[in-house]
Amino acid sequence: MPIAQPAPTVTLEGIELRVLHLPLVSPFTTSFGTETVREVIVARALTADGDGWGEIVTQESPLYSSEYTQGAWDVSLRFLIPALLDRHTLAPEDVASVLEPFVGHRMAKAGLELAILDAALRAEGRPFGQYLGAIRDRVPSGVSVGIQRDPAALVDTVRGYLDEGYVRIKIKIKPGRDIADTAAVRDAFGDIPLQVDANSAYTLADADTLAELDRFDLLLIEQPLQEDDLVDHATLAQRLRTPVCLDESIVSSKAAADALALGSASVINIKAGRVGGYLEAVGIHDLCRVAGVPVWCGGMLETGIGRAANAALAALPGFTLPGDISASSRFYDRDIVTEPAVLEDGHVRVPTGPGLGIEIDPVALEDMTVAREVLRR
Ligand code: SMG
Ligand code: MG
Repeated sequence: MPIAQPAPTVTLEGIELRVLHLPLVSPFTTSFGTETVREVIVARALTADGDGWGEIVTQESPLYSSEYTQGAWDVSLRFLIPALLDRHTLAPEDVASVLEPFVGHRMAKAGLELAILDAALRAEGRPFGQYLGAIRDRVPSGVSVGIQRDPAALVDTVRGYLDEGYVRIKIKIKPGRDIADTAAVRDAFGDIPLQVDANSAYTLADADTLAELDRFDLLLIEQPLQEDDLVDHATLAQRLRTPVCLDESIVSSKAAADALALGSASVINIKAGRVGGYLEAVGIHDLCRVAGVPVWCGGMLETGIGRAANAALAALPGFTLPGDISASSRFYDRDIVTEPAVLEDGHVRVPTGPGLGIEIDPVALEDMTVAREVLRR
């Protein structure tokens, strides 16, 4: 049990789900596609002692992972929420075990657990960061930069983010848009902290190309191969000087332990949604810390809800590399919280109010809602 002081139990009366559409300030292109609108699910736990908010970070299509909006919506309403309501009174730390019989669907489980945790901690008056074991009041902010029209456009985009103060740049790569793009950024900006993310776009047959990245002294290369390619990642890691970091492959503490045992990664990206919740994320943090493996907090273009939760998580001691925790304005002109995360001296503040420490803007929430459903006891 990673949490020192458990949260109080809640009496769960219902859960509301909403599908939201948030327009992006600019298109976001990765090796698997381009997004112009962030479709996301927001969960609201209705308890006897007040509400709590969570975010299910699935996307519209199953391209980053097998999960997607309509799948998460269906499994939540059909199985996950009824199982939670059936318990009626439960400790937030028991949510994972109540949902455990249902295979997979980790992002859905994570969002529901977060809503219940937020309700419990708000009722108690305890900040989420304090609950998780945060040791910092702000976290360094890295930015994830999508694939641009050409390397020159990429340099322009990166310059804008550096001017804003971001302390680490991550660029998305894919076959044919890797070496020249990385070289352009290195040449333009010298010794900045720089890393690349392939989102599973390569195979071991591309090892020679990926080894060319070694000359750019990158912090890491993120998820070059497929989600289930742990052995191939270990083989690739032997061929590269650039540290291999896993994202998609790390779906649980068990997967993290296996990856470290196999030598598949020397750095781990922790995303609460991908691993089934913030408590499982803390477990991965703890095991990596014991193993001396650096971790950093990934992002899923979160709204103000998940962004606040990620800032709290990234304030734990083992998060020694800057995360994908940018200002809300990196993605959105309008967020659904009253005080969206801002960049201050290259950092994002860890909220200090009860629970997630955010307040929902009800008008923005309503304006961006495209579907709504409530299940009650
Ligand atoms: O939230 O800053 C963010 C996005 C970070 O690049 C990011 N996320 O593979 O790490 C990743 C991607 C997953 C989402 S891609 C649509
Ligand atoms: Mg990634």
